[in-house]
Amino acid sequence: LLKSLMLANDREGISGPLDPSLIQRTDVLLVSPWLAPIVWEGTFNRDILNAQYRQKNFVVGVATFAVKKYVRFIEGFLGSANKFFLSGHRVNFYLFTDHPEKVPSINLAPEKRLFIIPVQNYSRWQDISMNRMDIISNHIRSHWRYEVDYLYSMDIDVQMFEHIGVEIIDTLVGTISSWQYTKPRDSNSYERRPESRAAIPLGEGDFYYAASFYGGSVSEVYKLTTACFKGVTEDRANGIEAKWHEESHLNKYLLYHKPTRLLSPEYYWDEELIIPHIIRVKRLSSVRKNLQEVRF
Ligand code: UD2
Repeated sequence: LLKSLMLANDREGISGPLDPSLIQRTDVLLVSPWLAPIVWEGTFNRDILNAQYRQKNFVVGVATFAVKKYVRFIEGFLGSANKFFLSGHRVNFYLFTDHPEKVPSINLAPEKRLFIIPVQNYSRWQDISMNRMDIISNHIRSHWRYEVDYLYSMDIDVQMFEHIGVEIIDTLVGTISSWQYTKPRDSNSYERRPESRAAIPLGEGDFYYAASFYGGSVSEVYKLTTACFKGVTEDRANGIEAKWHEESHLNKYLLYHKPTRLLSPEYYWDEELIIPHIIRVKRLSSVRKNLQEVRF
């Protein structure tokens, strides 16, 4: 394939052959069955992407929540995101917290801004996690549609170790879960009970997406968060809670509204797991936490 591309290149009179380093990965799936790219180290050239992206002068928003004891994760998140998240590009971090006074002061790069937004807490951690969808949807309507071009929702209990750049930008973006990228779909953790609005029938499903990192254009994230929270609300009215909370609703949504780009598990690696050889770069990973202690 490379040889024929190079020959075609020569015939067109384009100077020099294609850079062979452009085609590096043969060990992983690079395109979804609906032709969305799956982003892995070795599948893109960041300089080319940066040059294209700079001409557009986009602003990217990041919504993250630090409620109750999760304020302890703010420093690690913001400190590492300041360095590694869309380095050199305009980013607005929107931090929702019930403890604004506990937000540490961090010297952000000139192109990065931090907005601290007070938010109420809930006694159940599951409600804090699920209500993020509602809060994001409301803020898009009231503010973000005027302020940012793309919006990403990220868990706060994570740290970044390597650059996460403009290769993540697309209309609707989901991250393949590091727990479930090799499992056959029927053993994935989808909600299967038909009573839940998050239910995915057996035999259906493609990838399992982590709710820790998703995003896209503001209008697509609005549709996603509004639909997922509608599902959460209807489940509550019917006395049912989906197996993995809003993550189950996210998976249902992304099954029927296919992402235009998928991020490989490099973009959210769970610290509990041993890193396989296909993960060449751990860009972002969870911070180990004592669930019993931190959630109560
Ligand atoms: C998974 C998902 C998470 C969410 C959750 C729901 C991944 C990697 N993460 O993570 O996105 O869907 O399952 O079951 O798939 N939070 C607070 N205070 C709290 C509790 C939560 O601020 O007391 C916020 C915080 O931003 C946190 C997020 O909610 O990062 C998700 O909670 P989690 O990280 O404890 O959920 P976890 O690890 O089970």
